[in-house]
Amino acid sequence: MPAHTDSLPAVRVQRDGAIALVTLHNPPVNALSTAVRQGLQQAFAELSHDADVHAIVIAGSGANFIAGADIREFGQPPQAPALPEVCNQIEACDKLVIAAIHGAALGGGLEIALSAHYRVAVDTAKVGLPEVALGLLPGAGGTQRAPRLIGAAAALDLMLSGRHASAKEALRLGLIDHIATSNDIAAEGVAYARSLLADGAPIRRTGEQTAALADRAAQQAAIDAARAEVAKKKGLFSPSKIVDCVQAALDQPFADGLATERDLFTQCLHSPQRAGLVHLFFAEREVTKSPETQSAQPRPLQKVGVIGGGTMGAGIAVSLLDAGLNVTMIERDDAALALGQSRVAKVYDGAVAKGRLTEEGKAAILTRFQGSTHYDALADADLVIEAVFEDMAVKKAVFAELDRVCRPGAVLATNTSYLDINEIAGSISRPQDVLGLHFFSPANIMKLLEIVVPAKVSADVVATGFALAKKLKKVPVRAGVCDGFIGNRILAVYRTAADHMMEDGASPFEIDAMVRAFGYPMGPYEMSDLAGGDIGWATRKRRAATRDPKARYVHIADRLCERGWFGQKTGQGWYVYEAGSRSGKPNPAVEPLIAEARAKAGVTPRPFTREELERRYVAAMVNEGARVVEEGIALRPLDVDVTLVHGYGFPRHKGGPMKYADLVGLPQILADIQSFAKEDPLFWQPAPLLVRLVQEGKNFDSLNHG
Ligand code: 3H9
Repeated sequence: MPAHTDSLPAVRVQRDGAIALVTLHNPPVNALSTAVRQGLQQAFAELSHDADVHAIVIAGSGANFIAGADIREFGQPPQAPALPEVCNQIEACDKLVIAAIHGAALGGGLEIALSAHYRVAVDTAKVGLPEVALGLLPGAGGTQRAPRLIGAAAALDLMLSGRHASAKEALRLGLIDHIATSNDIAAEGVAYARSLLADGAPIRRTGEQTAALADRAAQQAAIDAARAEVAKKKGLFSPSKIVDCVQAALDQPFADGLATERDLFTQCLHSPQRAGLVHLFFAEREVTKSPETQSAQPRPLQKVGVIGGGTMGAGIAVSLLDAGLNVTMIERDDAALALGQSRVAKVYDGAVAKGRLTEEGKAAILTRFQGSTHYDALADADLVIEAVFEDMAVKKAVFAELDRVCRPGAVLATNTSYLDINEIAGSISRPQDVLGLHFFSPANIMKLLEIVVPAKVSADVVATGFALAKKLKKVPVRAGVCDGFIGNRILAVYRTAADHMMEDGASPFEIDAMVRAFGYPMGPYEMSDLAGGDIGWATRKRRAATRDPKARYVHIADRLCERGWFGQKTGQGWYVYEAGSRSGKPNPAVEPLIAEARAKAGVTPRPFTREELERRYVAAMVNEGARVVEEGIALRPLDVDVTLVHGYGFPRHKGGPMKYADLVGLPQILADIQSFAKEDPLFWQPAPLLVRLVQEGKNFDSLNHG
């Protein structure tokens, strides 16, 4: 982020009698860049020697107090002064220091506020210590000051969840002292300072507070409970370090606790998890920008049609309703419509049962939900999303109806997972209005939305797709048209790599275990059982006609499907499920099918180490990711990362497959592919982009910027 984009200094000091107002100015979020830290250091050095100043108010300009350390500086050579130093200087100041908070006070921003002697906030302010989401811990005294102010349990809750607390909650916890009545936070800060001076309020340094930690047994119990919780979240680095820091806050003098925090923060800073998570932080913001969002305005969106009331259509309808849109569902007959509507109602019934929604709230939402068996009901829709059976002829028939009834300028979207959207668009009179909106099931929960851009679509329609994603609070990723777009195309390849390993000697259960150990919530065979084996089977049948006859094909999954073993819904698949259970046990009947397939293919099974399983699985994913980028299906490697993290369970702390490959080193990934290619050169052809990057000594991240 540029230090600041206009001529104002990063830190400005104004005087109002005995009160100095120190305002941070570093758009867009007042991150604590080097210039801001230097400005604060200088301002406090000068003000503390000014006998006319009795109190100092720190406030932020723009929409936020301070969003934390400047995340872009992580991984760069450190520049003085370090943030902990600035916080210590603020706390040590002999004048009364007041933090005046509006918008967000997060991470280092809250740590600055905790170093002040008093805190006032507007009632819409949000405070939090979200460093854990970046693979870090609060490293500017937050782990030592927060427990001293609000006790170990509340501090651990904030630091381990990373959640944002409201001003009201912050007041209740004791994190802030006062809620302002107006939104003019600078004026409120000065007024609060004046009242504190008038009352003779003492300088109250958080590092010297003892009351919140006085009951040592209760504090230790909170720390022990947090440690037990953290132990369950395997694989994450910083949470256990956060607990260690809070233990230090309890056991050590303040200065020693700060030193412990510094040491553990530095360990987190240099961890690959921090690199992966910070990469995703920026990637998730980059994906929301596309050439079209820069060049075109979205079309207005209020009324939306959904064609199809199956699981997908109903999930999409709920997602739209949740965003406050008016939704009309179309089904082919009354019975199908009633079923679709009941699927939607069921989601809201569940929310009521869980206490997340009132009956009145549900009723209010459902007034925006209509159903019809006639396409004419979509005559005034701004957007229609088709979610019918995955069959080109069926989709084309739907689009012909939409072409007939929809008003000019309506956006016509298909939720197809793999069909050629150019062909669908070409079949009607207005291809410029046709877009792919690929939701992931359950559509009201999964965050990913692939925005698939066919050749003839106009830019404002694509921009509308992005605007819709924002309304639905989804993470949009722009994708080009190909079989499977970004996500399903890459999935097909790494799933094939898994099938090859299975036929060569690995068991599906070993492969699932490796994938879980890598950090996915489940492995590919467990996933197939959850989604329904018949879905993959249908895809394989569809692809059979175009499959390269020389390419290796593993028949084992087909053998399961021929027996009707589709997974959880049929009681068995790769695993067997006791009635009503979602967790299965390895299906012993699968082993003979695998053995038979190996014999037929002339394969002598060999053992695989977990490391080899992982290297093959990841290499297949990265290699196809590189192709997807090279062909322009994904704009950049970061789009692949966001897709696989938000739609396919790739572990967030590894940053996505392309970032992970960068961290492992592309020469290593390429060498793996070249060695696997000795057995199967057709499947393991290295992507030309990967080869080129290795030759040039570059990584995928070099393609993410500009
Ligand atoms: C920390 O503080 C460590 C310390 O404990 C110890 C240090 C020693 N830095 O999200 P938005 C950019 S770790 C740099 O779209 P919103 C963001 O990339 C930090 N840049 O806005 C985007 O840029 P662009 C702990 C940042 O209104 C633009 O600002 N703090 C930072 O939806 C707008 O962001 C956090 O983790 C940053 N800290 O949400 C808080 N923050 O326009 C991170 C934002 O080029 N930030 N940017 O795409 C947030 O959660 C949200 O930005 C916030 C505003 C809620 C503040």
